[in-house]
Amino acid sequence: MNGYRIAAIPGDGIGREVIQAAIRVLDAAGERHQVRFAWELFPWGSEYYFEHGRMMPADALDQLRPFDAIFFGAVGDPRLQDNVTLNGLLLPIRRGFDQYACVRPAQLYAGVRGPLAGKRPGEIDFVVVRENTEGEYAQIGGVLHLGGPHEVAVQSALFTRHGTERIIRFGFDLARRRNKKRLLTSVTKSNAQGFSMAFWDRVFAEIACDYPDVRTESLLVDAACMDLVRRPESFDVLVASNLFGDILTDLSAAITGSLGLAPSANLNPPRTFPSMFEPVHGSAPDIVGRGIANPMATMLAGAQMLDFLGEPAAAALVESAVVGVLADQRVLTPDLGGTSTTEAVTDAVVARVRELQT
Ligand code: GGG
Repeated sequence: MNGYRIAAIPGDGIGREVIQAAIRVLDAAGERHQVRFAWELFPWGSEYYFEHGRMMPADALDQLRPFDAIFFGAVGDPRLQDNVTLNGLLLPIRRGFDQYACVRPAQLYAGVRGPLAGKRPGEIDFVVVRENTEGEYAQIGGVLHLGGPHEVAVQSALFTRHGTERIIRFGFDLARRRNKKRLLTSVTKSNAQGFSMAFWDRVFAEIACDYPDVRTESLLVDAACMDLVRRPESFDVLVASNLFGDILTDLSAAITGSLGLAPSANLNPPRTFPSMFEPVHGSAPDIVGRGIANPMATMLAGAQMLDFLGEPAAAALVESAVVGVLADQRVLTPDLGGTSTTEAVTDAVVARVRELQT
């Protein structure tokens, strides 16, 4: 029996609903594969902020450090500015634990009707690798003359050679490991961002020389958005800066049917610190408490967690169970055109986890 200590941070809004659902599925998969999770719940987020004046305690990273992984729900509350909630909870964990590689797969599954005509299940299957610790999210800047007629806001993006090289190498290694199209697409905007992103393009070309077996392509982000709609089947692995990676993965979730199916792994590849797994979606205040949030993105993020922990069979079981429920089309939440609840979907996935041949 392998045991893992997991820090669960449900966070805000539907984060609480989807984490609870996914934990049921992971526990069920663990039972089948002799994996036991010791879950510890951290009630951090916006409610914590209203009580304590901060999104998480000052020693939060010290509390999280001993865990094998972090399982995160969502952050965001309409009563607080999004930059307060995001910069108070999610981003300090990503940066503090050097989770520099954010891995966001996008697949069109059987049973899911995506918005693009004529795309068959399996035809869309790519991964966006998002740089996760610097770039446009570096929080370098300030505001002068606050609220006055001469107010000035400055925000700088940060691109280091160390940070750029390692994320591009991660992209190449992933294209090799997937061994599908062996194609890495780099996404920048170097016509307008002539320093930072021209630098990224240069580093990309340099590193490509070490991977002669991986084909490369460089796209401007506007063209990449267009091509994700026009020819999504041609992509394999994309690598992009923090902001562009975030934007591209809302688009990739949309073309594969729903944000409710998009998982995300924030990886610290050397495993010096715990990695963090979460759905791409946010706290969805419009549906919170209605019991209709799609828990599948969080379940699939749980599968990514199992895989990273070295439990590929349990990971495959969770993914197969989710894929089976989708293909069956009988128990789906409203974002996928169904009428089922979060609980009903979770029951269906748990049942499949228990029944599937492994
Ligand atoms: N489950 C992740 C979450 O709550 N995301 C909200 C969000 O605003 N994320 C911004 C980002 O990942 O850059």
